[in-house]
Amino acid sequence: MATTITSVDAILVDLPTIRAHQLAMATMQQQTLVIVRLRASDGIEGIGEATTIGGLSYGEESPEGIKLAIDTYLAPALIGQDATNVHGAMARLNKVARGNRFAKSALETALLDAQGKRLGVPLATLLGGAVRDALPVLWTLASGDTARDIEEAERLLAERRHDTFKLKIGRRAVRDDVAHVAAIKRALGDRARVTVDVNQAWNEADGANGIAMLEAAGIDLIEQPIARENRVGLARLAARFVVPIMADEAVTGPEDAMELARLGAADVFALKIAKSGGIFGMLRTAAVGDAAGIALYGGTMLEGSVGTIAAAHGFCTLPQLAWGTELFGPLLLKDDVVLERPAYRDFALRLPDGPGLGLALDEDKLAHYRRDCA
Ligand code: MUC
Ligand code: MG
Repeated sequence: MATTITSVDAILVDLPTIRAHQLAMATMQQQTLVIVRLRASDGIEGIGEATTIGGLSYGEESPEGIKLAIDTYLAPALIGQDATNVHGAMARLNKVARGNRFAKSALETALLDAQGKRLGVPLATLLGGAVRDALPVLWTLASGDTARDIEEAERLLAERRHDTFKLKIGRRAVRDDVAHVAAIKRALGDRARVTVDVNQAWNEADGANGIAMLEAAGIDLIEQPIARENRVGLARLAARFVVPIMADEAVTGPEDAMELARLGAADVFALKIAKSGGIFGMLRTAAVGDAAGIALYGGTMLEGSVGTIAAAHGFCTLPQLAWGTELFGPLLLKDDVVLERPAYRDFALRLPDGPGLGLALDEDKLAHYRRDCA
């Protein structure tokens, strides 16, 4: 008899962050995860995570909306389906719901986690095998205060936890943002790479002006300087400057990747499993980038351990990952809902080696942090 999906739960989990995290569009004082638990008739449970940044300020899906989509539409479509056929289950979800990529990503992760546990292999093995067992991880300096950011970077360099720092800018006037970035780069010198993420905050003229100054200050990479819809503008900026331009919000799936590649709009793609509707969508996006000679980078939606490790299994299978990753989400959280949190050392994140994701939920913490128990 087929092994079928018997239940799917989506749980909102509110976790405190270690400090406020300031981005162009929101300041995070905490993070909300949507944890998915998917059970099958053979008794195996898979877990997944859908997490976004700042409610609805980053993208079209909010944590509450993700839970609603799963509870109302996606879970009912999965119940009774073959739990061992991930592509089959995802095809059904794509038939009953357009978009909703974050929600679908969490469900795909849960299906893959369960199938890995069923077969007794890590998720990366299920995907064909990891080509690396550790991923370089940068850290985002986003306290909002230049001196505090420098202090934080110095400590993390000394601890050998991170040697690349991404600065979130776009809140202040271009000149003030550049002064902040340049001060940090001057303090760290050649001991660290410094990148910036503008999160679409600039118009094209600001972009040209800001990037010229950032390039002169020795910044290594400029992420999503202008609106995601302005692909032609992004192409003009990419052609104008030597410093590489990375597309993040502009590249969700393989179709965006094709168009950006055609336009020459980005030197680097930020891959995220949530943006692409899951690991397989992320891998298809990466394949387009690869074919177009575009460098790849493993992005994050600041997920907790479950979403971060899901992405890590996918990123570990990529032959090319020239810009490393930013999979530091669990380090921004004071606490999490897994028994063993991911290991970070020597500037890298290591994959757990257990079956599936290699993680187990901590039931006490889940009970403590779930929103519906408050
Ligand atoms: C983004 O836009 O890249 C990644 C790191 C961080 O601090 O925020 C995210 C989202
Ligand atoms: Mg970004």
